[in-house]
Amino acid sequence: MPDKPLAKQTHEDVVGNPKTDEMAMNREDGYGTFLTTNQGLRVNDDQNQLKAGERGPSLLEDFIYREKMTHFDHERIPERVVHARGVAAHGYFQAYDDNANLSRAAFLQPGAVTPVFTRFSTVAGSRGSSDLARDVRGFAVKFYTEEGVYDLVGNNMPVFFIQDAIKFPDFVHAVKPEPHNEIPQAASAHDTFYDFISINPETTHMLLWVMSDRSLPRSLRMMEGFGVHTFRLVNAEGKARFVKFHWKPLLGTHSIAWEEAQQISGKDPDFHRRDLWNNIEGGNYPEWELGVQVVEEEDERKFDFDILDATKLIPEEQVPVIKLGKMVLNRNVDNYFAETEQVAFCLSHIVPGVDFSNDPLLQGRLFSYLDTQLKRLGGPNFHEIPINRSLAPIHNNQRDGHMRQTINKGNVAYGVNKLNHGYPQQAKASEGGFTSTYERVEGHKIRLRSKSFVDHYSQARLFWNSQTDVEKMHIVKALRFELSHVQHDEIRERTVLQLSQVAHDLASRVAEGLGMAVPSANGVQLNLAVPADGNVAHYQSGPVKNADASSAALSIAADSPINKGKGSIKTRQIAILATDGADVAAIGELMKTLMEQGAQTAIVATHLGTLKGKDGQEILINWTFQNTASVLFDAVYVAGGASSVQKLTQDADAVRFVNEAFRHCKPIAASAEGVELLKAAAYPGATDILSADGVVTSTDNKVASLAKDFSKAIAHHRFWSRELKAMPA
Ligand code: HDD
Repeated sequence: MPDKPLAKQTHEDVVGNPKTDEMAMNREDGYGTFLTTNQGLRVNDDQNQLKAGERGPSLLEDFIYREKMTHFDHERIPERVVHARGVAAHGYFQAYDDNANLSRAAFLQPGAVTPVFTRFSTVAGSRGSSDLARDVRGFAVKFYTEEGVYDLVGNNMPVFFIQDAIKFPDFVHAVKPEPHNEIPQAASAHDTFYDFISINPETTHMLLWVMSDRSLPRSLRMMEGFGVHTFRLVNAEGKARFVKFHWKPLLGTHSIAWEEAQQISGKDPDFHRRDLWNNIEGGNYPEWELGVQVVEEEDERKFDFDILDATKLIPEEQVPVIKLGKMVLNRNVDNYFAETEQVAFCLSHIVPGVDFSNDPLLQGRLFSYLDTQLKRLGGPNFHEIPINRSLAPIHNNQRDGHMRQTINKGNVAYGVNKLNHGYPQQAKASEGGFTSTYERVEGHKIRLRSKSFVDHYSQARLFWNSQTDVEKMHIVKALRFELSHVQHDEIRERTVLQLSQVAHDLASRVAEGLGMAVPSANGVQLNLAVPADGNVAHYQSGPVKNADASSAALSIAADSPINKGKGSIKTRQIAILATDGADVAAIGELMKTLMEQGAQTAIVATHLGTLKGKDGQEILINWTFQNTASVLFDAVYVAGGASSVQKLTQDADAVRFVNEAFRHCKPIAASAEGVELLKAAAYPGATDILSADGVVTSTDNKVASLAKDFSKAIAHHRFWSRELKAMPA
């Protein structure tokens, strides 16, 4: 038997992970073993059925065939009703030193290190849909704390579409593919979604977030996360404070162009999944800081919105984010189904030191997650599946059910008992027992939305005001795209009318693109008033308050506060366009410089194999123009070497590669000779490509100074300003 290949030493091997160790008993890799049935019987032949004679028929006796086929027939479980498409990784969370006064939670105590499993997802698409849908991204973190499992189940946007969980099935039915023909897949650009949007003004704020660059992350490693709801942190003295959770990526928050997203969906629908996997395999462990905005309980009502309303955010300028610790994802899963598919997040998985608020969306979610896991994973014992298993020991009187693993001993399965000396016994708060925040609650039994939830447009306006010109343009273009896929005129009209409540320029620019009448500057009040019987789904929203307010923290422009100090080229993918006759020495020098700064380079040529340079040097080619595309890279360099450049200028795919990179506002660099390819790729009527923002050229084919300027441009990410200057995108 050949030696088993050595497993590579990982970061996790070095830092350790008790959850990984705990799951060891469930792992197996079959290396060096005999094939067996599920009963351990060695199998002599599982490639031919047992038959009566060589030409059949098959025999019922063939238990080997039946077991193999039955297991296969039962392989699938229901996909998640939302967030079906996802990817996850293991890692750890380490608490910073100075926030113990905020929470008694063990995982937040100074220096505490807690294993985590984090799953990212899109919302609307099925399990096999593209990673690049214009959609919200789920950001769910499972902390295996010493006090039990804590799940922080958030998104990459800080607000939500609806205020009350009872509307969630309606909302999801509206955004999912339409039920008669199951079209469109993983897309909100259709009638039922906008029908819902246009008659539910509470969705307006979130709609702008989803139409913004936030819904097109460059990488899952480069997006923020938010707990969305107001939660509570409770300290050892029992003092509770309201908090909003934030995850801040250390690589900054970056997005891609919509056209690019659509192309990637064809070229590599696993783009985000692959990016996360490859970077973890390559040792580029993504990191986020966990932070909270803290609101003292006595300040609950000091805002001009209700902090229990999940369609509102607290501007960071008003309440700054305090950092609590850092999450590092440093190990990929061993098995997608066993881990990523079977992981079960529930908002009700909580630990002492964290508590809920009365947000009606949060309250409703507390029911839905447990309920959905029962269906999806087939019964009440899903907590025994390795990925869901708590590191804290489990003792209670719950028994039996499908696939029970635990073998509970003894005759006592009830509390309170005497026979087992009262065990397992309830824990006092001082012994780690969870107690809900002591809160006086009183009211009539009533189905009514609080009047404090009624302002639906002010924060949509705040978000709009906070975007740069380019970001605003992207929102307008996104809405034009989406609404042009809506068939019913009245739905388009109602949606544009909603937008006119937010900002006239937004509504009129969208309307213009749709060839519709531009709504009046005053905004017409929508007739969505409350029925006289008071049995309301929503009230009429008032007009925008603080029409000039903005929050710099809501922009993700390169120079926005969110990205300040995070401009690095680490993990960026750089395409080097070259073919036979190229200046291999210069390529090598540039690659070295970029790779030293953490970027990844790949040579894209007209053929695979080895590139023969102009001075006899050779270099291995990574891709050809046929099997990759510019949309899969962050930046492009056109290497020198007259005959290489000449061949590329005559290759339509090479020309297109540069053209698209330019159109998608990417940094482009060219040697003195490579400039010819840039000229060939220029848009008729567009800005002069050679003097455009983010285009770096050399006059003398020397690499050092070019590499410096190119690195700076890559760290800037995208030069969206090109779009404002006559780019025909
Ligand atoms: Fe939800 C999954 C995030 C509102 C009901 N949700 C799910 C996931 C994330 C979120 C990240 C995927 C978890 C995973 O990776 O397995 N959901 C949110 C956020 C919301 C939100 C941030 C608003 C603040 N969700 C929401 C409401 C309800 C649900 C109002 C129902 C009342 N969500 C579910 C669910 C899912 C789910 C049906 C589907 C699969 C699952 O739970 O495990 O229960």
